[in-house]
Amino acid sequence: MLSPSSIARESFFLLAPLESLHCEDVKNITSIEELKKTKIDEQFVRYCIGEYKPAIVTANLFSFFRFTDKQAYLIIIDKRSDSTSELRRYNFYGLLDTYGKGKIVISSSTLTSEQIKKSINLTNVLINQGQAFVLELFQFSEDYDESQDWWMRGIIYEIVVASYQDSNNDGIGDIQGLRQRLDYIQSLGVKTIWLTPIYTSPWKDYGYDISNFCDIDPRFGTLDDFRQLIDDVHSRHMRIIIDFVPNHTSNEHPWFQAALRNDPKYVDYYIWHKGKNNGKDLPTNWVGSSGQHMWTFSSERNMYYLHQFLDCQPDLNFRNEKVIDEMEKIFRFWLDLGIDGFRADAVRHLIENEQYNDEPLCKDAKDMDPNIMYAAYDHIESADQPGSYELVRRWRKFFDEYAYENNRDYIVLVTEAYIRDVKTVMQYFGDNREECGSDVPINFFITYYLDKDDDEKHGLELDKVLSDWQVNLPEYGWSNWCLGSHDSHRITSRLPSKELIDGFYMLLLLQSGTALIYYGDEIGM
Ligand SMILES: [Ca+2]
Ligand SMILES: [Ca+2]
Repeated sequence: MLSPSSIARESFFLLAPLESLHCEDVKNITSIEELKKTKIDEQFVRYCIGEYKPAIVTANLFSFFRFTDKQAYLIIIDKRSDSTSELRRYNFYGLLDTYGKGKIVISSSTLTSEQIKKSINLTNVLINQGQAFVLELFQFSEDYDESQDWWMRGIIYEIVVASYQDSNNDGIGDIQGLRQRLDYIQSLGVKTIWLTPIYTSPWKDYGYDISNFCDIDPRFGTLDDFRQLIDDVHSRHMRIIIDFVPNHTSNEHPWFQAALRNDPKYVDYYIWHKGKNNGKDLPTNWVGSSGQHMWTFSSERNMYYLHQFLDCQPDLNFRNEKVIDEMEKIFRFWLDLGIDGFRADAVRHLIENEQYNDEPLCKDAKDMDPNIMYAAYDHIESADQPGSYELVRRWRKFFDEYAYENNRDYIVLVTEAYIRDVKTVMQYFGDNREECGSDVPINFFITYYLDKDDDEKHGLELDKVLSDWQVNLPEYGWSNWCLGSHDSHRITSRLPSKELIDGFYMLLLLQSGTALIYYGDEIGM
């Protein structure tokens, strides 16, 4: 066994056959001297800021560990000097434990905190065909502009406040409780916390039914509590983003109540239709993901209103500029409080085709009830419309202008869209570098993989999931990865054995891109 302290840095590379080290400009290196002359560090930098598109071998990592019958070595060259790497480090050990084939040869930190101030995700993996990984953990140089790209370098940790930590023994997690847990969250290496909705809400859909976009629900605390939380988070050099639910309001929202009273200012905040056949039939056959028809009759207005989700969640009308203005006011309210970005909910449902055509049944629909089964239809009229992409781009522009006017760091926009087609997800990145949209259109493809039957879960299938994303990623896009969220079952119930969790987390954290982690998954909840 090699002793870490007795090994010079070159030795780390020697443990992997040198001809196996390859980057774009570096092939078949056969000596340490050659290796030293290569631009390997530059490659690392390019890779981690997203310009190195063909991920070197990360996509093969999982299948390597799973299927190799050889002893594998993992060599970690850890250039980081901060303490924010614990979660990642934990997972490297975890994978090796899980498969029982590997051995961590070395993990070393060669630079001091004086030399390097800024931390960085895992950046690169070099692999050979059967003996060793060389893994370099890297920190950006000091001139790297952290004000712009903070969200690329660190885990986004999703917290459901209601079930995180209760501070007043009413059985409901709250903001003051969360404040008490920041030491723990920071110790995981989390850079950004994302809170699911904490807005005032009748709570018919876990807070995704909002009755006041500019206040905190009393069950979680007050705006003052929230200000304290933001200060605490920022004092730890961490960031905070919040859920934003633009597609609809609660039916208890004053806008909808005013619309029901035919208040001319608010009627057009929502989407109304008289119905087909003189109102006897629904306007369209659309069925939403909550298993309801998307239209409900309002006796107050003698018309149907649209709701892509529950009937208590009427859809906002984004063809109305006043609604877009209202959303910008809401953004401004929370940004003025100091938050660092938003996770926009259900963006594929923002805008519907105003021709109101019926949607066709999909080819797998024959065993499904078309009155309740969302999956029975091809949602070509009610989802992923060009106007929805455009709206996301417009928000991106708004955030950039806000940041410029207020001398603020980059404001991140994460978007949620459950789509099985990778090319459609990529549309949310925007059109090009100048017309960007979402920074983090959440990549659910590993989640879909985990939902498969156990006998369909194998390394080659997973390899395809990873490479499909990487191949389709636009050159101006930055990757992101997650294993689950509040919308999926806990990961422990989706794996053939609990022991695989570490392996999957290692896989997640080794990818180029931002990792999103659902609270509690780090302890195998
Ligand atoms: Ca409480
Ligand atoms: Ca909508």
